[in-house]
Amino acid sequence: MFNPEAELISILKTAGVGFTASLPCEKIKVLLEMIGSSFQHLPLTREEEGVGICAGAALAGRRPAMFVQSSGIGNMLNALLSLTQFYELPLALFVSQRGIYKERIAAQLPMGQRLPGILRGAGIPFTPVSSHRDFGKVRKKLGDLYAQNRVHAFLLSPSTWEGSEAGTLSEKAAVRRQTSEIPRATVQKRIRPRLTRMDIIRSIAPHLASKAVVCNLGIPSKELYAARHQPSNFYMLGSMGMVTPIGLGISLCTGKEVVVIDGDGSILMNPGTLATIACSSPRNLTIVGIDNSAYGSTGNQPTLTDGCIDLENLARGFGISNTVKVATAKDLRAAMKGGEKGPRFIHALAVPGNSDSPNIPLGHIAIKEQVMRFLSGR
Ligand SMILES: Cc1ncc(C[n+]2csc(CCOP(=O)(O)OP(=O)(O)O)c2C)c(N)n1
Repeated sequence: MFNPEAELISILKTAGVGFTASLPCEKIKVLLEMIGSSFQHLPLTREEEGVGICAGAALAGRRPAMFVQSSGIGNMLNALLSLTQFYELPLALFVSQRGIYKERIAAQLPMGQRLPGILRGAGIPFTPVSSHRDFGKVRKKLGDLYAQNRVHAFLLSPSTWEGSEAGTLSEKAAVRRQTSEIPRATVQKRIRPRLTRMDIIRSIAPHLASKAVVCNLGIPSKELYAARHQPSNFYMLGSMGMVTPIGLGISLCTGKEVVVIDGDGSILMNPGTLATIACSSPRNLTIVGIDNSAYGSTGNQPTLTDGCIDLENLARGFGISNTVKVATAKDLRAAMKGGEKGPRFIHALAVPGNSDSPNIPLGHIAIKEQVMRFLSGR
């Protein structure tokens, strides 16, 4: 029986792939069903968050692979370059390349056809795959990318699956969605913030010991380094919007307690990840959303939380039921101590303002290695 999907899955298993994430394309729907039942697999709300989650999985020692459509690469480029490649983490990208073979949807042409040029320009090596006869190359490149901590894209033409009989084999996978109880949004009284971001970080610092901490890019990371450096702190040096997905990836792949220190601007850049957290429901994840109503690191330009969006309501709206809004150091400490299980969202209200913290004197690889050592328990 001609079953290229099963052939590919067997190659992935042999290569030791240990974590997968996807956002569907119709051309690989059979493959995706089989991936879902063959590996730990996370469905995504935006391809970009998958890059962060897979970075977290890689930090936790897994070999991650993503399955996306060519258009999804457009959502991923910044994170692929400034996170996965920058930190020299491995990631296998299986891209359903549209617009090149019997394409019927004109909107698929621009990204699909330009994809090789975009990847070349981005310095991401790729291997075109148009038939199962190309799978030998996939096997070889997959081994190399995990050994060398590289990103590599496999561009899967729809012709690869032509004539496959796998579809007749697979029954419709019953996707079991974890239904979290969605509470009624409570109308919050406006609380006047008094603490700065640095006050908040200092207040929570004693509660970070022995936890994996993933900290928002820019000044928040410098402030955390200054307030409490520990080897289990993963300082973001770029990739706005990725801090919470990384924390989610770590929490799904380890038993460690994970604290994410995020910011309002970054949360709003990638809010769908709150839905992914609610549905995957990791009990070991706490997100501290420091809300100074501003893009603090770039000059305190106002964000939408300045009178418009309530981040706690946003988190609750996405299905995270364990939330609290705090504005004082005392309430913050109580929230951090709280023995309740996650996922938790602590909405920490702050006034804008940056401390004068120096640069972090650690290179990105050193940061990665410290965190991986902590996560592996060595
Ligand atoms: C895609 C992208 N756009 C813009 C930036 C520039 N940038 C870096 S940090 C930052 C502000 C982040 O704001 P927030 O998450 O609210 O954290 P705060 O600094 O206020 O604590 C911005 C806009 C970026 N790094 N990446």
